[in-house]
Amino acid sequence: MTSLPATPLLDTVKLPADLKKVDDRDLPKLAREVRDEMIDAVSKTGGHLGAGLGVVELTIAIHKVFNTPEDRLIFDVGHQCYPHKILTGRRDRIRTLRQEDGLSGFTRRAESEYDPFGAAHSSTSISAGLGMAVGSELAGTKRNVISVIGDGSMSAGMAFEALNNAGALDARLIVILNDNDMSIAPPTGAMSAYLARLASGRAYMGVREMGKKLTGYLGASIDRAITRAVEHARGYVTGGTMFEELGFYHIGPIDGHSFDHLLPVLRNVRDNAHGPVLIHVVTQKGKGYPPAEAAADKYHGVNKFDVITGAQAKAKPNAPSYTSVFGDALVQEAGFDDKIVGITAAMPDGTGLGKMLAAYPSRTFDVGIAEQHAVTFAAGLATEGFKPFCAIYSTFLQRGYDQVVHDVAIQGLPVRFPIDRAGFVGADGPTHAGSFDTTFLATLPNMVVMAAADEAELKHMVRTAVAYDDGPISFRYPRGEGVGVELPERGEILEIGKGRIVKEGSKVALLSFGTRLKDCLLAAEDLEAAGLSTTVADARFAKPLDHDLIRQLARHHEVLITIEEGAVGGFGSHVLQFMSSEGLLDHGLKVRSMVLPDIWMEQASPDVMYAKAGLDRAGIVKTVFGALGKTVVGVGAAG
Ligand SMILES: Cc1ncc(C[n+]2csc(CCOP(=O)(O)OP(=O)(O)O)c2C)c(N)n1
Repeated sequence: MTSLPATPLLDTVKLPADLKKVDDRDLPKLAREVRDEMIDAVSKTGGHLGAGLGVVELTIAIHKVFNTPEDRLIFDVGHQCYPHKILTGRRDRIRTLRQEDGLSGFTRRAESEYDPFGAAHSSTSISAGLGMAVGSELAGTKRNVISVIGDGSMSAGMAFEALNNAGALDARLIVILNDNDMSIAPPTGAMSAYLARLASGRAYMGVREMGKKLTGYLGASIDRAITRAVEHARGYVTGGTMFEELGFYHIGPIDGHSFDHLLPVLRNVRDNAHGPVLIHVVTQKGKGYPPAEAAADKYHGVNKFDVITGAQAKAKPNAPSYTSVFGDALVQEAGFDDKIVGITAAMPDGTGLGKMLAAYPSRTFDVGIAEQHAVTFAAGLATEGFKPFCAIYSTFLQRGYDQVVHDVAIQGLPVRFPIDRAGFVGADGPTHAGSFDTTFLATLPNMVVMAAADEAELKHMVRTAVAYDDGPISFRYPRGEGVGVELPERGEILEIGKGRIVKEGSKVALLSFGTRLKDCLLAAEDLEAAGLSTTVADARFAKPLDHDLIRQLARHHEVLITIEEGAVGGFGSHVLQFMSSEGLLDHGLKVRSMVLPDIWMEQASPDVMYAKAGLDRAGIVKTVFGALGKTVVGVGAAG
């Protein structure tokens, strides 16, 4: 049994106010204790480890120097906020991170007054911070607003829109660029190369010149501590950097693990800055935990792990994950068709495109955290006769929606959208749930919208998307492993707009869109046991709908249930719309549409979430019984 880390100093710091009493010289010790506490907690819960380890000193320094929560501290993405949670009254619950009823893995307004802005999607912190800074000025309150943003998140257009606006407004906003030279994967793009150049010292200026500059700008004399810090940091970059051109006073790079560097700079900025300031802080992802420092992904996201060895617990998979089936299928198809290209927005491994990157590096593009650009970049490739697979998680595709509408769908360009993490994702909670893609895509003219019921279907859909060149096409599939069906050697080309009957019955029809199919089949067993002959169909397409299939189900059954892992407005709504326009609802058919509940469902395991949503075997049986005016009593496993 491993014992908890000894944390005598941390035990005295429950809130940032307690931190004010800790001597500057003891802060490195506190940092070690926060690190140990965080490592121990995440070893039990799993979660984001590397990013938080990299900002321990920065988080302590900010809370030491600034007056949170009156001063507003915003973490971009929020996945690096575990040290912040430990220091802001949530340490006693830190081992509930990402668990059902536990702390969120991100910042969350409802959770603490120290989280003034919720996050999880990246690159929002400068906009939100600017709004707070301007709001505070308008209200006549004098407070500091600090946005901490990573170099990966800085690659998104939204961050630049905010910088541009902040420079023009000349608002009193402090942006801390946390540069660890990593996104989830190594960062890509000219921006990361630019930051690396700044950090490598090419543009450093001398200490004396720096002193003059800071004095001139901040209107205060540079004290001895800051002069020392400047020396230690090898200098500051100022003058002519991109951030300065945008209207920011640019300080750095400084060593983000040294309190000697962080404290004097933050104090000076707090006391003297008047316009927007950007502090470029260099940190190391995974800092202080050797297994993380050595890992290629710096332990960005981990399962539970052994603290001593760093070895992560791996559940034995029963079937390959949807992500890997997609990645393999795409590589296979790319071998047959050299027009296939792959695009990811900073998620090569998460989306399975890493396999394509390894096999066909010149035809695979990691564009950085830039979903909007990814979609329109794919549209451009499609105009040149390529077959772009723009692989973006359901939740992040939301950010590229106008590009899907305006740049892809209106022009009828054949961009393929593989949509991973469709449906509930578990521990990441509502910010990452893939709830809306069917709703927002199936409403677009021209769009073909598919959902895979299992991993073999996914393979068919990859092949179908390769073959379909008449316009945009999407296919959704969930996080996690497949259902264990045998995979075909190669996918088949599906007929567009045709579903399939999986099991024939006569009284109840279950029409599934996506991976709820397996629960439909289980529910059918229970219904049959209760004497209700049940048909199960896999719609495959939400658009175009299989009208013949729907007519057949409607005319020959007493009950028709649609079921999907998506919000209202998706597959079921399209089926109902079609049925009402055809008069199929006019003859006593009992129809129910099962969708995700109209709430932000909190984190839990996906199975628990589906049970809560009523979208599992028991929920389906209950819905059928409800439609028939019966109550469920003693029905097999569903009872
Ligand atoms: C809009 C959006 N796209 C993708 C992601 C997935 N994602 C989470 S963290 C991350 C990397 C962030 O890199 P950086 O800002 O440098 O922070 P670090 O983890 O290195 O501290 C990515 C791509 C996201 N959260 N939001």
